[in-house]
Amino acid sequence: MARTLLIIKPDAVAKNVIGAIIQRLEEKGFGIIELQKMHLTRAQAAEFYAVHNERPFYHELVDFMTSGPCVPMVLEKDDAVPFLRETIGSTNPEEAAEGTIRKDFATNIQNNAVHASDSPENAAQEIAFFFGESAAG
Ligand code: 3AN
Repeated sequence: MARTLLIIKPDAVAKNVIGAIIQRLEEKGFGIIELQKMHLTRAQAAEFYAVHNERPFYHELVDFMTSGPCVPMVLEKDDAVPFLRETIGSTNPEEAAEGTIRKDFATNIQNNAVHASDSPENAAQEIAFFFGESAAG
């Protein structure tokens, strides 16, 4: 079994689809190991997205991620990292496949409903960021 991190972003929380997204994840076979609702500070959002700090959308991304509460969670499944990326769909919801979470719940390329770790290394780091080293499994 492998673990990965998913965040239900502020746009999806504001649309009241936390439950609908969790239902999709459970139907796909993910176990929920940890989960919390929190409002990121600017410092936390800036640190979490530090890899993007040269990108033109970085400041807007930090504004968005601090615009309301989000719901980070640790998910567990065989091949959790690639399977979750497939389940959420492309970054741009217009390009996301039918039946993916972003296709059905994202607003646009920035306000795209969920984040999912893109490699096992980043999953371990992102899980530790929110839930401590011991949650990485
Ligand atoms: P993903 O979330 O699919 O791994 P990344 O890592 O390229 O995509 O981007 C991280 C986050 O930055 C995205 N989830 C999205 O919120 C935002 N983002 C990515 N590309 C753009 C863009 N062209 N304009 C605005 N925001 C973007």
